[in-house]
Amino acid sequence: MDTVPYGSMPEKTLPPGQRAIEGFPRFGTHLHAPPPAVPSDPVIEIGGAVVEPISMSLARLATLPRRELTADLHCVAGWSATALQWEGVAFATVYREVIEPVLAAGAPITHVVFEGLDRYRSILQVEDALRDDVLIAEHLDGRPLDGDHGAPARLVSASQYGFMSTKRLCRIEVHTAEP
Ligand SMILES: Nc1nc2c(c(=O)[nH]1)N[C@H]1C(S)=C(S)[C@@H](COP(=O)(O)O)O[C@H]1N2
Ligand SMILES: [Mo]
Repeated sequence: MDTVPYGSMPEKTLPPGQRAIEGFPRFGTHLHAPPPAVPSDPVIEIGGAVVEPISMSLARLATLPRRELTADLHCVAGWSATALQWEGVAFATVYREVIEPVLAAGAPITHVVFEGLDRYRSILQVEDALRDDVLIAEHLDGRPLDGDHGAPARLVSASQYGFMSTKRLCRIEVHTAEP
């Protein structure tokens, strides 16, 4: 398994104004709503500038090369959860193995939209999405993700603030301009 050692990462300090919290008890913006039900055979739909939309099952995701990543999660609300241990598949691997083969010929992809079961969306520039610290994770600290932290699978973009890391990922869209 491919691993990014935590100690070798360039930044180990928190961004300005961030406060480290114990554990990882907080979650996103919609604290009032219970997490949506996870389908029994979850899939991630892939659409946008593709020849034909496809559906990647999480079972297929699990067959791709795995990756571990230890990273902090910084919410713009001011808290940071530190040294989270994520495990899943690098987004770049999914892009090369699953998305690239169905891209519309000559479509220069610039942005990728990640959408959750709760309709939450984040939009990443493609070069940010393809960094090697961007994962589709289904495990956190050695256990399958729970509903609050994004079951069945979530994006983790470790170099960006937490709002980019869409939880409960159910759809990825590739675009040739900012959507
Ligand atoms: N689907 C979905 N993803 C989401 C959110 C959300 O409300 N819904 N909140 C975002 C925000 S603002 C943050 S800081 C992180 C928090 O991750 P956590 O809930 O695992 O702590 O999730 C991000 N991903
Ligand atoms: Mo956040």
